[in-house]
Amino acid sequence: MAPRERGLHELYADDPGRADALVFGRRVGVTRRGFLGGAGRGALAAALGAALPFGDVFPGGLVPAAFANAESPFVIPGKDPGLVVLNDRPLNAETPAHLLDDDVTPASRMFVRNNGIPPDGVDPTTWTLAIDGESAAAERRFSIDELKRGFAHHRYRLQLECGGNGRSEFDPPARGNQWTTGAVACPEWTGVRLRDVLEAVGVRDDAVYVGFTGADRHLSGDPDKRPISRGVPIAKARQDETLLAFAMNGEPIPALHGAPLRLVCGGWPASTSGKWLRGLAVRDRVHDGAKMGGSSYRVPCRPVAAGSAVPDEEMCIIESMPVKSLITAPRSGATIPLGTSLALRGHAWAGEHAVSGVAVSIDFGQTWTPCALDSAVNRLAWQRFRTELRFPGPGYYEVWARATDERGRAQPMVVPGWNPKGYLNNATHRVALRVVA
Ligand SMILES: Nc1nc2c(c(=O)[nH]1)N[C@H]1C(S)=C(S)[C@@H](COP(=O)(O)O)O[C@H]1N2
Ligand SMILES: [Mo]
Repeated sequence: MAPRERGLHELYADDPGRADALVFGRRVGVTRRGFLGGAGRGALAAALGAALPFGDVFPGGLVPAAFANAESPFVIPGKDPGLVVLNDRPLNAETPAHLLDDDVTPASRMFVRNNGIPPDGVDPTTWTLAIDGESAAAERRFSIDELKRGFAHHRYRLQLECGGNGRSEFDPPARGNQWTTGAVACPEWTGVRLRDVLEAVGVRDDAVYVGFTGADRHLSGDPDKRPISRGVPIAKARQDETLLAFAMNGEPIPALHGAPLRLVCGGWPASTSGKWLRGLAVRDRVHDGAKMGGSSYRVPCRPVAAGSAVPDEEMCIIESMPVKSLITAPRSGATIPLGTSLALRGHAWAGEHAVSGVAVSIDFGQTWTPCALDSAVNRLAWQRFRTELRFPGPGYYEVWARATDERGRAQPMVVPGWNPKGYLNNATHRVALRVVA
């Protein structure tokens, strides 16, 4: 039976305490912005900036319409209030482009994508990672301490983008979280190389894939079902940058992002970066865990007409993510005084590859101006681009950004390659600006 999806309001109206426990686990609560969750009428009026003549009949749990459309009515503890919550069960939230301006994405601004219920009461001192599978020479179990003491530590900035980032633009629409542009981040991860750990365990020659198991629970509550169990081919598992990470931005990994241990496979769909990592299987075949088959993280091997039914054997697993860029300053909707020079910046990335150039257009793609582009601090990190723009007269403008990878592949200006689940939309990012005299 499919788990019932419930809306934020419905779930919290019932029993906020239970809802928190269900949705986030007890350790990660969610609070309604200030005035909700028991705040009095005074606080509500202060938040609204106006008196509330009928405040005594304001329904408990209702989000004032003044806030309902402006921003997400929920603040996730530890997160920037600007994150937009797309779903509450499981929790999914994306980051508006202007909040992704940092070179290294802070935890407070990293998108959240949960497929199930995160584990509760995680204790790093008793946590273990089990390694097994048909192609593992032995079955081994490591505590976090053993991993930290037994293997060299490495620190990389690794960019993670959800395979479904941009899904909201597909037509016909694809079901699932309607990500716009905000399911991408580039934090700095510290951990040990998966390769080093695999070597210590011993891997047979017939190894094909490494699959992960996390400690999160399936939405149905069935302990035998996994919400997600994906993985990567053995070659990706053995890359220098593929980490068993215990820290993010120099701190223990936050609960929502996979504490205390996470697999990080930069440049691939972020669904391959298993959170709350407690098992790895070295497989002698393509891993067949949850969300490895059907239309999950798979796209038609060859282009299909929008809306087509695609037979299973014609679907291919997504590997490296495609070239893409995001304008992180200015914020879309900004007003610019005519005659000033506008500093424009953003990030570009291209999965396994380097970005070789970014160009911007202010005339709907008729002319393109190359931007300054930094090289990546390490492989699989995003790259900063910047430029100065001047506008010829007052009016409405759009700035479009288009990145090209080292293989000469550029971002399309329209939504590319329709696929059943709406993955891999790498169309050019656009911001709207108003130039005033
Ligand atoms: N155990 C586990 N790992 C997981 C997931 C999950 O639900 N459970 N979601 C995956 C998906 S689809 C994405 S996009 C990223 C999201 O990482 P974040 O929530 O830290 O941003 O984690 C991946 N790893
Ligand atoms: Mo994802």
